[in-house]
Amino acid sequence: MKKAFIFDLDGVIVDTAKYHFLAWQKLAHSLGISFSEEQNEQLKGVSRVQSLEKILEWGNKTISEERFSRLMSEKNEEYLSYIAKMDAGEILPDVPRILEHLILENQAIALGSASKNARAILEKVQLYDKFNTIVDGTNVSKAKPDPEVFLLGAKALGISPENCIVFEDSVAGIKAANIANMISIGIGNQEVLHEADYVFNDFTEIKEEFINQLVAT
Ligand code: B16
Ligand code: MG
Repeated sequence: MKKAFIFDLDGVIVDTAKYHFLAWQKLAHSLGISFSEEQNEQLKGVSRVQSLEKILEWGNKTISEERFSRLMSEKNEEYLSYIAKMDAGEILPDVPRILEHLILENQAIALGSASKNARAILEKVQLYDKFNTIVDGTNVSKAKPDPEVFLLGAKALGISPENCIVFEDSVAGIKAANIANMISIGIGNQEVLHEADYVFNDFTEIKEEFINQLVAT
């Protein structure tokens, strides 16, 4: 049976959280707000607008709408300066092995990311062509844990949600996959991602046999 395998981007295919961190930290410091790696963790899978809202909340700051949008652009420009230096060497371990196996097995592959920079990042790491469809922050109106991003991917591929499998590193993303009635696979810490159907530390732990079982059931 043909299934759809939907991949989140940041934290699943590449570790761009470190670049988001540097860019958000610079912005927070410019506002006199401290910003830690732990706080950055809480922004994983969260949209750009909501991330800035959270940082302002943590710093107890209110700013005008105009300054808000200016800061969002500045943060993104800073983030893009890191993205510009990315190449295929930044793909997380064994992601290409799993993608190649799925292609060999004639399975559908989608991207389901909150990032508005997802297409540019996939181009930089030379994985763009592996995806049958891409749904990203430019296509959705509701952020994870709303299932919109994954449901749009399933729809574009013509595959029903119960035949979709989602790889996600964020709690919000796992919730979104579960709400969508898809199989959720957490990539990261078991305790953090305990709501997922399966959890692996990374793709090196995922065997072809496991993928084949998902395809067969
Ligand atoms: P951008 P994902 C998410 O991507 C990131 O995890 C999150 O930290 C970021 O704020 C969000 O994309 C928006 O990204 O500023 O590039 O539009 O994990 O859903 O692939
Ligand atoms: Mg992610």
